[in-house]
Amino acid sequence: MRAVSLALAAVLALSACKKADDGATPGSGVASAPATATPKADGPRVIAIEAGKEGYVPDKIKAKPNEKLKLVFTRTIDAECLAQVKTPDGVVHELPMNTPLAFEVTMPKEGKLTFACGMDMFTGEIVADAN
Ligand SMILES: [Cu+2]
Repeated sequence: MRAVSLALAAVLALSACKKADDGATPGSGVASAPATATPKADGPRVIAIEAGKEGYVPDKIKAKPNEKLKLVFTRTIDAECLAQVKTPDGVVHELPMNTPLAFEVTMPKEGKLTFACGMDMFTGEIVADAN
């Protein structure tokens, strides 16, 4: 019974999310704002993550064990759902529209880090992979 009501709650929450999609402005061009990684010898690798109508893009990121990363989140959709981002440390941050927000993280030796929207519906992960 419990699983059923949980699933139902997820569906309801998801549809609330979808409804907000209507506010999207197609072709606003903001989505492709390049946060091109310029690898510096000692700086963290920059990874641009868009929080848009597809959720998080990319939502699967590969990184080296112990690698330092700078996650730059940019929300491009007017959706309450994605207006907050929960970083791998579990802290929930406000994510204003079109305002890049950067977080530095250090990968564990193995395993993964995850991030999510404030309601845990959209998620993404960064996987430590030695290869
Ligand atoms: Cu959400």
